[in-house]
Amino acid sequence: MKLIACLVPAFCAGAIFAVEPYGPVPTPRQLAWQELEFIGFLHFTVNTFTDKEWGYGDEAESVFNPTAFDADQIVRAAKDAGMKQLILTCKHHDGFCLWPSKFTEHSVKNSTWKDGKGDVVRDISDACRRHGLKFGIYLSPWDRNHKDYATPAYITYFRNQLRELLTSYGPISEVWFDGANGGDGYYGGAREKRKIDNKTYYDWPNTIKIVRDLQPDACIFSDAGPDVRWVGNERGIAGETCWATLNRDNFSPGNADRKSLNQGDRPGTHWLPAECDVSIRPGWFYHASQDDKVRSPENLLDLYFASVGRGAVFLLNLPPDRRGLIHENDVKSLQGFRKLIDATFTKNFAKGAKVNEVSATERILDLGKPVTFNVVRLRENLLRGQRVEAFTLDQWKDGQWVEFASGTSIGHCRLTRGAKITTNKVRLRITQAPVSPAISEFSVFLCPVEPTPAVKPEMKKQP
Ligand code: FUL
Repeated sequence: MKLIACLVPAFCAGAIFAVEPYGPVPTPRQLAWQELEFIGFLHFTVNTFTDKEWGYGDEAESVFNPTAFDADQIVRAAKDAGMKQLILTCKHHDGFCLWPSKFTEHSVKNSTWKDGKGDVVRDISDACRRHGLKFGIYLSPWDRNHKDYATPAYITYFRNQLRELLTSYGPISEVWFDGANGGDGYYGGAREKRKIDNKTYYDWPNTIKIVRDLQPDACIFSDAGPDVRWVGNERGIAGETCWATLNRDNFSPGNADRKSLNQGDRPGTHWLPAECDVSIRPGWFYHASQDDKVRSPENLLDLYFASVGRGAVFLLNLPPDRRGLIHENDVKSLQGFRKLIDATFTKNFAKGAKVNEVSATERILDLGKPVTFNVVRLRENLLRGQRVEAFTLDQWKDGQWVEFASGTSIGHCRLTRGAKITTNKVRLRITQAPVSPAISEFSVFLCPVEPTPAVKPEMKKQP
């Protein structure tokens, strides 16, 4: 065990110490995003009607025709599951716009849906506000429809669309820039393969500036942030060790090391926490053939532990179906998941317990009586930076301390999940930290289900 250099005894009772932050710390917009913990994605476009994952860009606008679109049903399904924000694919790689953009004809305005008078972005953003959810936008940088893609003229088009979305739909809390740039597409009829240099083509610093100017509170997601990073896989799983910091200087969207994204870097140059995106079904878009392949409530709970429980945010995709609704099977699974979350986290057995801060690196929870639990939740005060590098948990058993769990990064949240333990005392030891820890939570819970044995294999980029 590496001994802690306790520079500042942050826990010393009665004394007030100015605790210097360690390393990078989150900005207010990053903190607000982190606290959302569980958010949703909506993948909806022409693909929903053509049964594809990546539209080529030559789809007739008329194919987009949901028969019973209901933004309230969609947002309610998300809200009832516990989601605090929804991100809509306003434009996916196929280039079809879910809003009547004035910069293209390839949008809902030329679809059969509502005689071309519909606006999915308006309906979903309004419904989010009505139901108290934040709203985010996904605008694919890659556009397989646009004739100018891969030339400078397309960047003007892309930025015009970005401005349109950022100025017409109220507060936007997250802007999602996908790193995918596949190559071939319709491109206004050229039907060819086009390549771009993903480091320079989008001139990211100036594109980011547009978001900062128009929506200063919005968090920007990409492989390289600048506010939120991709977790490096589409399975919803953060690294067992997952630092909120990253050496991101050489990264750009579509150009980043997946292992670093998954685990972060310690020490890291930037505060850049991970977002774990994964779909409730094998595909990102709705396919009737996957109606019986919806993730179970137990599997969603495992993903929650593997994302939120490792300091990341859980971004779960719900694909609206051809009616424009979240399918019954998905709703059922979400409801089951919410029940499991509530059953686990409503009762915190540490509430009201006596806390004995033995030292800056050791605290004991005296539960007063034997309590049975299998989950421990730890949090750090992020305004002090990510300070803890390793910790151990012990239970009081037969007159001595017995270790039952240990781990590395804590950050916003660390959940340990193991076998049931019955004890009246639990001890937390910080076994490695370059500076004194700033633990803000030490709680214990009882989860009613065991982890499921297998996590589904990673999805292919394009089935
Ligand atoms: C990927 C895309 O290619 C998928 O279609 C999906 O949108 C996923 C969230 O990101 O890069």
